Amino acid sequence: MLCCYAVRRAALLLLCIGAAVSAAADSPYIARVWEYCPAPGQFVNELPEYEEDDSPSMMRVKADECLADDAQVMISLGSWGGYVVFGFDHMVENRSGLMDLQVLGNAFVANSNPNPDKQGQGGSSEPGIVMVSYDSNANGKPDDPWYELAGSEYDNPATRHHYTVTYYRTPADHTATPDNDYKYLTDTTYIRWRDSEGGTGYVSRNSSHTQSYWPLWSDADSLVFSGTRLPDNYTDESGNGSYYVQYAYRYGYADNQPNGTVASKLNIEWAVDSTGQSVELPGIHFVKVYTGVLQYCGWLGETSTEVLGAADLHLTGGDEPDTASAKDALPMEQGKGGLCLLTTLVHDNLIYTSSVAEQVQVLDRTGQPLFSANTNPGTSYLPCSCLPQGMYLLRTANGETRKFIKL
Ligand SMILES: [Ca+2]
Ligand SMILES: [Ca+2]
Ligand SMILES: [Ca+2]
Repeated sequence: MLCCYAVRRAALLLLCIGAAVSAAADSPYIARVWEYCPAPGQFVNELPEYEEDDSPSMMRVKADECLADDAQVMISLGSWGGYVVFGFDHMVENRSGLMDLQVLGNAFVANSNPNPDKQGQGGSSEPGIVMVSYDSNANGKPDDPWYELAGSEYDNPATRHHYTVTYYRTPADHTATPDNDYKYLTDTTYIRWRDSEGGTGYVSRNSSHTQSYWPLWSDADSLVFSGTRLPDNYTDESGNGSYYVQYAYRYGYADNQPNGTVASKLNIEWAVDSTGQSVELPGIHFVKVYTGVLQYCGWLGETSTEVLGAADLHLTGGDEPDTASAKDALPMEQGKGGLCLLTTLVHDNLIYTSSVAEQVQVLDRTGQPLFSANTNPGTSYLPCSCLPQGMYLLRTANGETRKFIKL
């Protein structure tokens, strides 16, 4: 009897170990889509397909079938702000110095781009902002604080933070406004939007996509989205509307750099709170991706982020060192003279503060002086758009030196 009991106990123990082993076999891929809320767009109701009477929860299930378990079926997030929320079945660890996460998109570099070096890699880049969340109340649900991963354009002065757009359902008695010059634009006043800065515009309709662009499972008369709006990233390289190039931002976004490149991967160490303060997370359980630009590229239509899946790079073995944001690793130095760069990444103007009136010099990376300027106490703007890309130094008369990168 005793012996039998011992055997049964051992069997139970084995069962328990078996259960523990299978529970520990974390999936590297999306376990569940929690929310699918695209903004209006030309692929909405198609990717995934809306069928009559589909409810929001049925559309969530469809998005789940597209993305979970590495199914890699593309979904579209529509115009700016449209989003998807998904989660993993475990915590994606934040390992120091390493890329942790990847969101798969369909960005590509166009070999036919006539100006490949003008602004870096160009092709089809439709950058989506990535937010992450740690399941701090341990209930397995995404009801915890969200943190934005601060990508390369986070400090770009043209990036708008705390931005909101409201899209309005097309009235039943709406009359289409076709574009007489560009016949493919069948309605240039199709879906009106208004932003938090008083700006307005339309999501236009085009002849390639004739279905409704409004998410048909929503019965709301308006849809409101909030977040960060990235600067426009497209250029009409043809000058006549026939060839648009969407230039990739350096790092930190979904559907921006081609899958598989280090710059397409994400580092949880980039997480910031809503005030821009860096947040140290042990890892994350949930991810939100939303379309980060609000722009219209002629026959290409509005720019919309696409998502095909996501992976925990520590489980797939893709967790290479974060060399993508390494150029940002220059410290925000603050010295005795109070010379402080507001950002070490410069697009047009180097913005810095100084506590004294002094002369500053810009030098190339070898220390060769390029030009100088007089600085007053407070914030100064030094035009740098004439400088080629690269690293430079800003030096004061008393030798204080700061490094910056011209993008
Ligand atoms: Ca990391
Ligand atoms: Ca895309
Ligand atoms: Ca939670």
